[in-house]
Amino acid sequence: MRLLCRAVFAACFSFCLSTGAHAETGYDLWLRYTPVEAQYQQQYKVTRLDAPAPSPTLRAAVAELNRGFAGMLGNAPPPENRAEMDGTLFVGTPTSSPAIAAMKLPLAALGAEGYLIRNVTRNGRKAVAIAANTDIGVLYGAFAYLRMIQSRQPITDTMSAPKTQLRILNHWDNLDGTVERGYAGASIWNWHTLPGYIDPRYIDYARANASIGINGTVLNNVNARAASLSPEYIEKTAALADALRPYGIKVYLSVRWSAPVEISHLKTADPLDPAVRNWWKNKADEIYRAIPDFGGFLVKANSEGQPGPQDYHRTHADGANMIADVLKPHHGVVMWRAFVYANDPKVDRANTAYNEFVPLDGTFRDNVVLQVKNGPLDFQPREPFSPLFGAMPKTSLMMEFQITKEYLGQQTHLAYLGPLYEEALQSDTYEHGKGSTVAKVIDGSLDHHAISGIAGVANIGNDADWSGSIFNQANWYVFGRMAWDPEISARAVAQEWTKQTFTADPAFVTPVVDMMMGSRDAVVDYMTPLGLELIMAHSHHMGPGPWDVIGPREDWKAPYYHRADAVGLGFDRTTTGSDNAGQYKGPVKEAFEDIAKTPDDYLLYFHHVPWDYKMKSGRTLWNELIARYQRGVDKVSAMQAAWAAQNSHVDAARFDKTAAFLAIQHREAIWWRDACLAYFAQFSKRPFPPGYAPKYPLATYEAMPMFASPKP
Ligand code: GCW
Repeated sequence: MRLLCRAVFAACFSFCLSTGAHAETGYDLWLRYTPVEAQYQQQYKVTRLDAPAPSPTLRAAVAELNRGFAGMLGNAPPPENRAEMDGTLFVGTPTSSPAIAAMKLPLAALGAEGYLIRNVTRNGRKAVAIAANTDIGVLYGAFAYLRMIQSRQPITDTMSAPKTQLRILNHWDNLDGTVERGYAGASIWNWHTLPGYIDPRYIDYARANASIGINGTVLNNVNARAASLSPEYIEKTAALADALRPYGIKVYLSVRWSAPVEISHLKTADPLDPAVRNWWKNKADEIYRAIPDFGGFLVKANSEGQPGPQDYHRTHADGANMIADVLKPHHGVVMWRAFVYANDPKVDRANTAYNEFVPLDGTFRDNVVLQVKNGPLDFQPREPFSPLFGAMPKTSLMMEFQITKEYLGQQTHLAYLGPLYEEALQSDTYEHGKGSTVAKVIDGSLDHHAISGIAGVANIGNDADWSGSIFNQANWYVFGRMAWDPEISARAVAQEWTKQTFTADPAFVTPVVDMMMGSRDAVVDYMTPLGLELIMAHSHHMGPGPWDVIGPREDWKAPYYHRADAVGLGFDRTTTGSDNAGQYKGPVKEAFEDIAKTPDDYLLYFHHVPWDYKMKSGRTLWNELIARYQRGVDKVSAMQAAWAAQNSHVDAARFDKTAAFLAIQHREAIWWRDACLAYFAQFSKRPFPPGYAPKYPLATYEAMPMFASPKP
């Protein structure tokens, strides 16, 4: 409803000077359902909708189909049983729909969430069936069908079932309405007005997620407050669970390890203490009384100052298993995060998670899943895959991606994360020889794990466009699509998204998809080329800060990571250094060990490289570094030009916002290039090729106030 109102509002009150298209806020996301062109009307025509809807989920499917038909085809097809003609759409399960039951479609392989779209003939008439074993499968099928129309593809026979079980958003939303690393306004959860008021936006959120197959949401920040487990908040959470349930979305909560102490004044939170165990048991029972299908808990323990079982000299397994045991009777899961690192100057931060968790392999309960960030450090523009993938065959592992771009330009920079996710998922761990990809680890197929899944740190807020920019919506979209199918290609998803979000016109889709596909590499080049990591500004991580040495911990300072000195640049993670390369297997390990074999993309991640080292390009390291930073800036210029050429295809509001953000990105790419090169030049003491010297002295960049890039 609200999507519709917004669209009408936007249509009525905007002037579309440059394009003639209606200005759009972006609120409709990829579910815009704009009219199909005349030549497609016949192809997609539906004369009758045969869709008995005895459940809320089936009613949601029918409502969505009718919304789509009204928007795209100009009318919702009549449901009544008129004289049979071509063009009926049959929708349902064998239980909900006698017609679907009579078709005896091959549904067995679809499982509990898959769907089938079939061109069928009924009583001599052409028809289409959307069928599944379950109501939620039908809803997913309805969205897939609408996606075909929105993408102007023929309605082709399709069978699809998700390859992972848990496809979950992690909201780093605080109970006070702020969002940690959120760049799209305040939290969409209004805890104040819950449980009494269900904001229609929650339903639109559920629709958007269901349209891409997301089936779970962790409502609150992993840096959790104990209060989220109080009776008051359980009641609020239950109201959200009720609202999201028809769309197949389960709710989960992040929990604070010390909650028993903070809420009930227990003397300890030791996982082996019977009183503590009892507290969690009672808490779980209380939650499941309010939310019978509650998903479970996400836990950040003994990480970045959070309390955890190690405070009591217990292991992560002791902690995870205690929680797992109390959730088990309710079929709940524990997602235990592997994002841990200690401030021990003798131990490389990149090594810590592996060191702590690999020895625990085989000791976790079967309803525990370890949630592992894609890289060993922290959501950088490019990192090698975490060596935990492929090293814990007896433990369920799920992927944690970041959708919100904490380290990739946050709200403004255009960086499509599909290629980043694809690169991580297609990395080969060599756990069981060639082809043991990360995708196969986390979809459970490689080691037959009990639980499979992918989590994404959400980029959703209450901004009109949900994600802070139009192109940030693509990252939410691709996350969902890759969680459903970790083998889907980033380019194919970009095409889908672009067609639905803007237009299916190839004159738009081809260049814009090309722009998206190169955008993440542009960020890598102008921020952290050649395997540099974590040289962002202190704390907020926006803008360059290779000089940053603020703070109490060595592993929170930039020089810890880049190690620039008179000899060269980069972190020696081979056997002569921290031996992080030794945590990998087979040819990957060999490549990372050997400077001659290490791909340029990871060179400075694994090696301390002399400034005059001859690179594959033939340039010295110093000159290559300059070339990469410049290449990043040039790529952003090219993105600006590509977008400028699309003026006639996009409404003014979305066109102008994107163009303005690209201009910000360009200015900030120059800032990154010049600040980093000015900084590294003091170590390299090598000259700049003519025309490449930074405009300002290093001190100017170091003195820049937060978020203020200098005039290029
Ligand atoms: O990337 C870092 C972020 C923290 C975050 C932490 C984590 C929620 O800077 O804001 O805390 O990772 O993933 O736990």
